[in-house]
Amino acid sequence: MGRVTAYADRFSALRPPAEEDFTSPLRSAAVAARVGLWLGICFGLAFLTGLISHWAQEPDAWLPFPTRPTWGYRVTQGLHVVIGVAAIPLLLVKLWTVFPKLFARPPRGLRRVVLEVGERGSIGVLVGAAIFQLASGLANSAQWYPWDFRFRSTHYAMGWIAVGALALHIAIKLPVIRTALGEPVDSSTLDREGADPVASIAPGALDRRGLVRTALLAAGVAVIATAGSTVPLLRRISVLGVRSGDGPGGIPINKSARAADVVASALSPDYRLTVTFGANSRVFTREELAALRQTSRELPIACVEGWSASGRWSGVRLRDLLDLVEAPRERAVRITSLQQRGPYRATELPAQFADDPSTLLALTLDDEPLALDHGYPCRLIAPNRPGVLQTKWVTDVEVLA
Ligand SMILES: Nc1nc2c(c(=O)[nH]1)N[C@H]1C(S)=C(S)[C@@H](COP(=O)(O)O)O[C@H]1N2
Ligand SMILES: [Mo]
Repeated sequence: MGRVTAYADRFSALRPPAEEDFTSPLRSAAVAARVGLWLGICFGLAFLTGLISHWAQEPDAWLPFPTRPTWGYRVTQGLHVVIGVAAIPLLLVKLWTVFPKLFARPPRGLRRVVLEVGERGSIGVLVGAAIFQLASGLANSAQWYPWDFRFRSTHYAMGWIAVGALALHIAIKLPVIRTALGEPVDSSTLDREGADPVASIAPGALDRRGLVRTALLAAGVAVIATAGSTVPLLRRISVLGVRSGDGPGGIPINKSARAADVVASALSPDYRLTVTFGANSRVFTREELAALRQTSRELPIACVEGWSASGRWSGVRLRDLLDLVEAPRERAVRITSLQQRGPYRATELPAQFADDPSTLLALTLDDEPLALDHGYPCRLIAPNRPGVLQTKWVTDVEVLA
């Protein structure tokens, strides 16, 4: 009865809730620290794999991106997306456990107020950046772009902000974190005033251990539900996997020839591939390319959105073509598509990729002529390279100065 009147009082006075109004013992530092530990691990790994992804897309990196292992980007980017999805339930539980703190009364004394404002400010930045990263990443992996900003640079910048705010948050909270993790999860040492330990003993009530396990279980389910986009064995149970794995040759199609508006030019008898190094230039029809020495490689398409699939590609080694125009080694190369518009119509291939014997202009996938949607007449396929840079419908190869 007492509680009902308390709610009624508050309602009539339109008073915001106070920290003590939240009586659940589940909302404790003991739970927040444990869920926070896993969340911190997820954010750390997402940050590192994110840096790798950014590095892979920077053509002028001061440290050249390696071309080996061929499946490296497939693993790091698959992890990046799966970890981000796993972090969503953890973040929700974590925010729920600390929610009452939002209504904590401000402390007394100037020094304490200043400290509190600093701490709350850093938490505000952290929460905002964390929600932004997970929401924008999830939308991007579902190929849904309900925004106007450039995804890659914004997600990258916000990653630094999130990790900086996280480091500050951990530093400030370190004493609490150490106490919480050093004691059993049921210890009430760090509980808020007003938390009601009796509530957790009530039969059937979820206890703290149960809540932490449920959060981790939800993260595990999220992983299995998305990892099928990268791990073939999980494909059939991955209901949330963005790509099903079907498409010609078992490789999904990202942008179709129709969407790229290249159907006519790709099928035209006038199609030519031009390879240029300064004044040297050679022009090839598709038949002429097929008459050159053919090389086969098993290589994955690993999309930044998290899905990936491997196939056996055959075609002309890019280095063989560069030799035909007498291009020296250690030169970057510009690859241009028949596609007229869009950010991925042309890409720059750093020198280590241009010279790599596994970098091909593929004409076939699994011994079938390339499907129109996979880049017919020919497409770039290079080892350890983000899918977004594996240019389809290639018509120009130009050695850069
Ligand atoms: N010309 C061109 N090439 C492109 C794209 C594009 O939009 N235009 N999309 C890229 C992206 S994002 C990916 S993941 C791969 C996918 O190749 P696939 O459709 O053959 O699986 O192609 C890449 N090549
Ligand atoms: Mo992609």
